[in-house]
Amino acid sequence: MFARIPARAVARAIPSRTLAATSVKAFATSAVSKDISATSKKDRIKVNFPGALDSHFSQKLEIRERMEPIDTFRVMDTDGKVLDPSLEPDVTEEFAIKIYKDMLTLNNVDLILYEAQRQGRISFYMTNAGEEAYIGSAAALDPEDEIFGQYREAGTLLYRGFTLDQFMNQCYSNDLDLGKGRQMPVHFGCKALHFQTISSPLATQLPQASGAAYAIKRSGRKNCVMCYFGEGAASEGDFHAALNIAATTSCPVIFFCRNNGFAISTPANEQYKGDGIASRGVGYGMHTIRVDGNDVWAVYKATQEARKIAVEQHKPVLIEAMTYRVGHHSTSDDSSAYRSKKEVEDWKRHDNPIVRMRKWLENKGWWDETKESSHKSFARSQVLKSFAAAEKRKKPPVSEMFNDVYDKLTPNLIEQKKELEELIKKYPDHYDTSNYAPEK
Ligand SMILES: Cc1ncc(C[n+]2csc(CCOP(=O)(O)OP(=O)(O)O)c2C)c(N)n1
Ligand SMILES: [Mg+2]
Repeated sequence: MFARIPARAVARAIPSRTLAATSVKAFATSAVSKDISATSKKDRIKVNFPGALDSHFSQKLEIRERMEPIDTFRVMDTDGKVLDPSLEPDVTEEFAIKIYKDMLTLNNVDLILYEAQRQGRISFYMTNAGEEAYIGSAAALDPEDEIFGQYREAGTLLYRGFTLDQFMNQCYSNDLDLGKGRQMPVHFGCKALHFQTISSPLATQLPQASGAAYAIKRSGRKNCVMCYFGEGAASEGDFHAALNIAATTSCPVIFFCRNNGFAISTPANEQYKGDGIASRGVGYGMHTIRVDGNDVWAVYKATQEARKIAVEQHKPVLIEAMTYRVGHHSTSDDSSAYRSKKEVEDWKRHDNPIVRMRKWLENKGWWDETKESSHKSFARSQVLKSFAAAEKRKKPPVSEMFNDVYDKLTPNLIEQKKELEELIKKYPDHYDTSNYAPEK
């Protein structure tokens, strides 16, 4: 039975004397209807309040704390064996090897830049170790889908063709850095590759992603937005605003949560009480997938399906990729203060996304020890070459500090710039500009 106006439904269901001076809510908990609560949903009264369209009246006071936990989709086991033959990835050798090589290269970039920070050669770094399988998500996108990242997704840029020189120039803030030296290391951005510049304040990118997706929808482009974030960022208000606006305005955006178990030192079980982040997607009325984030092919397949929903139906999708942050949070962190080394080693050994992918490739006969060591040494030499070249370059010209705040320099900026030039001239010992590129 269906009641557009609740009072009418009430009138049909119970004797009129019970209606006197009662609200619909009072009816729902009244003593009349033991028999109604005992009946199945299809015989019960469907109620259509403006705020909840598919509820049924019930005389059983239900206080719900949990829903059934959402399953985690996987394709391969930890030995790289595909568990259901119908899920065997339908991909070429070249495509699979490109993904794997990018995972290995990313690992090399991480190792070298992490050490460089430890030696004081760059100011900061964040590694991707343990989470490399997210490259599978980049592989499922169209190159013109817009990416909004958090900071631990450099592999998506690598997949799109960001060069090792570009990575190193950014981390060194030199004169070739696309961001003109104005950002901390790892805050990459690349217009040509449709990768929006990273922002340090957590969750900034989420409402921006919803807005960009709305713009894409209006433009008629057959693209979507991919928005990466960590489970820690999902505690920010902006996460909720972003999901709700995307759901209510039907935006083609994929929210990709890397749930790596930690927000710096705070473990996931102290961050939230619900069923991960995925349960929140359902809460916002959004298509939601939970996936094994250490399984490249599961991540690839989940993103392919999410992209179809986003682009063809103009609907947002939330993907929660379950993984583990193997490295420290950043070079400013020492994770041995809040988790055991053994726990980290166990993850590395037993559920390593790179090893799983390598085993899958080996099972196909597409990879072996010779290829592994040859790519590893090639990647290492290329990374070191770019690293050395970037380190030698000067910082961007001093005047770049004033550019791009506005389209043209405003009178106060012109004044400040002049003042700085005079100071540099007057006190050359205090303002050594020899490490800055000459003004153009
Ligand atoms: C608004 C805001 N609050 C706090 C921070 C400090 N902070 C930087 S990263 C981080 C943890 C984020 O964890 P998560 O989103 O899970 O990403 P992960 O580092 O695990 O990849 C925090 C608290 C920040 N950058 N911005
Ligand atoms: Mg995290």
